[in-house]
Amino acid sequence: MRKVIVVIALNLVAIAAGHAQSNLPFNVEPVTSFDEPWALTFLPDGRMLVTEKKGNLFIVTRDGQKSDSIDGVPDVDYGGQGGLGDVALHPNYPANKIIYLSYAEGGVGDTRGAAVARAVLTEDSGGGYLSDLEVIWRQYPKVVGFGHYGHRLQFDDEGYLWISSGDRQKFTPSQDMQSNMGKILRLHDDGSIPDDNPFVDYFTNQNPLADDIGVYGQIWSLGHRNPLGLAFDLDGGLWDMEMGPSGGDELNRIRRATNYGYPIVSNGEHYDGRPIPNHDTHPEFQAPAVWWTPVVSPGNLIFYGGTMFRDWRGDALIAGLSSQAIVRVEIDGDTAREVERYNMGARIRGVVEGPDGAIWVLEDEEEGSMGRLLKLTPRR
Ligand SMILES: [Ca+2]
Ligand SMILES: [Ca+2]
Repeated sequence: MRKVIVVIALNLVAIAAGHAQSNLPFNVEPVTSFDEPWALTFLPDGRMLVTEKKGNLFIVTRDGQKSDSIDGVPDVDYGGQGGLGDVALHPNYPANKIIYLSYAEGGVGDTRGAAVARAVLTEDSGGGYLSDLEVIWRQYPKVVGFGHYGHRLQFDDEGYLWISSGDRQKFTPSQDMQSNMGKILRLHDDGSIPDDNPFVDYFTNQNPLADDIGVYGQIWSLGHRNPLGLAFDLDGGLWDMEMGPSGGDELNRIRRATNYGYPIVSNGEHYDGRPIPNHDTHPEFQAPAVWWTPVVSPGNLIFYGGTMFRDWRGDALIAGLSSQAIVRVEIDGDTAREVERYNMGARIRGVVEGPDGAIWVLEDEEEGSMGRLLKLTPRR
């Protein structure tokens, strides 16, 4: 009797899974899989770089052939939300072969923090190696704990490097100009601070007698929690997608020198139930363009610029972890609204647009299984 029930239950699960797939307006093609994949970016020749959180970097063809793990990746502090993170290409990659990696880096004692390194990628028969590695940015200060690194990387059309830096679950750094945590940062490609950043003169203006930590010059915007998505829309506007606390995930249009309010305001509440005042109680902080309760739990954010999914052009796509979905958001100037949600039946770590407009998806690994790389193409 018990066996029969189990068989029936399994069949129902199979039917439910098949049903979810058939309702999707696109084909889902599994390409290969990875051990805790975190980020994917396309090379100019149409292959991909894929990171695994434990510290592996691969070159992957679009038919799923993986190189050996690239040598010379910096040691990562793997654990909790930490490990190897994002990967980005230098704007002049075709000539200089420089790539950027973000990762969790161990510090003194039990402390750790996000770091960004750049290095030259050279391919060889087995895969390749990184050389001339230099760390160009670090979260300050390093703290204990394994969460909220943020550490998405994005270059803009002018060649500036943008970094999303999480609050490391310490709350107050998001409002502290002596920390670069809980901020969106704008740097030159070598990590130096652009002269026209909004807070380059902050310190001398505010407190000329205290120790000069020097990170305020990196800051473009503040009051962020854990910005796991960072992307430019098709008009060049910058947006971030933040994991909220209990409720209150946020999609924000990022503006120069603007304060987004965390941890003073959030449309979510603390995990232990203590309230956090909502955004509308403090209009001096910029409210999100859209917020979600229950949460999406973002993995990343892109704006779709292709033509293969013609109706999606210009829309934001958000990878959903706990929501196990891809969320499509229409934007109109500074306003935005969710228009559709695609149930993927697995935690989604990343969505990336391929060179031909197909959408590539990284699943977040479930316990005891590999996170798949999926290719999405429209149903005909
Ligand atoms: Ca906010
Ligand atoms: Ca609240």
